[in-house]
Amino acid sequence: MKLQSMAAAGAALSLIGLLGTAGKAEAVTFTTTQLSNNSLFNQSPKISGSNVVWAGFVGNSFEVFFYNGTTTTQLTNNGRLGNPPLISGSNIVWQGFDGNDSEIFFYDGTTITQLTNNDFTDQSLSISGSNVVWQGLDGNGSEIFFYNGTTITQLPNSRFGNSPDVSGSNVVWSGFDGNDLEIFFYDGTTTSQLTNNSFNDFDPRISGSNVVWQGYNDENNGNNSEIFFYNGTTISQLTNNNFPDSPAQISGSNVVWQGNQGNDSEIFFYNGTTVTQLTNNDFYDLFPAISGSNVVWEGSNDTNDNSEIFFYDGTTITNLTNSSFFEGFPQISSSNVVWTGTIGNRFEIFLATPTTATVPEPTSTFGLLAFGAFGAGSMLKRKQKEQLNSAS
Ligand SMILES: [Ca+2]
Ligand SMILES: [Ca+2]
Ligand SMILES: [Ca+2]
Ligand SMILES: [Ca+2]
Repeated sequence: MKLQSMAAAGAALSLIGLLGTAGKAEAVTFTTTQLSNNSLFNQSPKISGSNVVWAGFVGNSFEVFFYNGTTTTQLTNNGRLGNPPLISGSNIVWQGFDGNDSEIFFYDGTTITQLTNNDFTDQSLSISGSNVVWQGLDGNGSEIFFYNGTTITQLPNSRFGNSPDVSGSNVVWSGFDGNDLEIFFYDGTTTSQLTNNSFNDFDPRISGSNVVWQGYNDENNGNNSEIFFYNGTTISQLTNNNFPDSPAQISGSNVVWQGNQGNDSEIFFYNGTTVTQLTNNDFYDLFPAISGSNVVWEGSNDTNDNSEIFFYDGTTITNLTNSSFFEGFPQISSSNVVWTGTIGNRFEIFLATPTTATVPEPTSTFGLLAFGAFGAGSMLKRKQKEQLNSAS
């Protein structure tokens, strides 16, 4: 099946990954649906349950597109997004340019509300339910702001804060303590400082009261970052090697990250107790995302560097794609996966959802749909950037 005809027909692709080794195997069947089908440049999908949001370039501006499991709606018109929209449930948040500076906009599933209206830059968003956090460059450096679904507060001791992340009413960020960057934790009432050392701690991510971040604690190698984990009580160092480890993502006490060892990178998984290396190959494995014990990432596993999407279910790794064009930047919620894929010189959004079925005894570890060769070109190697290139 040519992808072009698939796209035109709006039909679904499917592929089967077989789990188990003997007798009848439990098969995880993924049905892949193309959510966008237009001449737009679509990128950076995020998923929560079966809801998907992404940025699509219309005219001269990136706009918010929302798929609710059934239909796709364009939420903004000349929204001039500065960053990709984020989603939690049916709540969506984004950063838009108002002509002077950037503001925060919030969609509750029904209506859009502009949360900020000031003369400084509001950026670096995170959402959990109806709680939203961001960084405001208010002229005194920067501060962390928190919206609880009703009101906005400036979090205590958040001066020089950046990269906030929220889970429920818990918030983490990286902040400058006068010497270097430390990790700060707000529990809904007070702010505490988790780290106090002489190196930079940054890019924290939170799930419940579990926090993961990167730290440059190698005095002999400025590029050698390690992964640190806080379980609500104590901090442990998950990596101790001589190569960069980044960027970590967290779900419960499960953590995933990318280690740039040697000539390429591999995916590492921490289950709250031990660290497992999920990949061991000679190509780049990039941008892991996690939900429960399910992990997705992109891997450039052929000579064309046209990345594929890989899925780990806690036991087995399956190819979600196997094509001659670029697929990358996957995101996951439960076992639902979204990514960006190229069709010719377009970028479109794809969604894979699982179904289970019993199938006859397998003759290979997995069978894959074969896509027709299509649309090879310079765009294949083009990598998205999370920072959109239009507004502000
Ligand atoms: Ca603003
Ligand atoms: Ca520090
Ligand atoms: Ca390291
Ligand atoms: Ca690799």
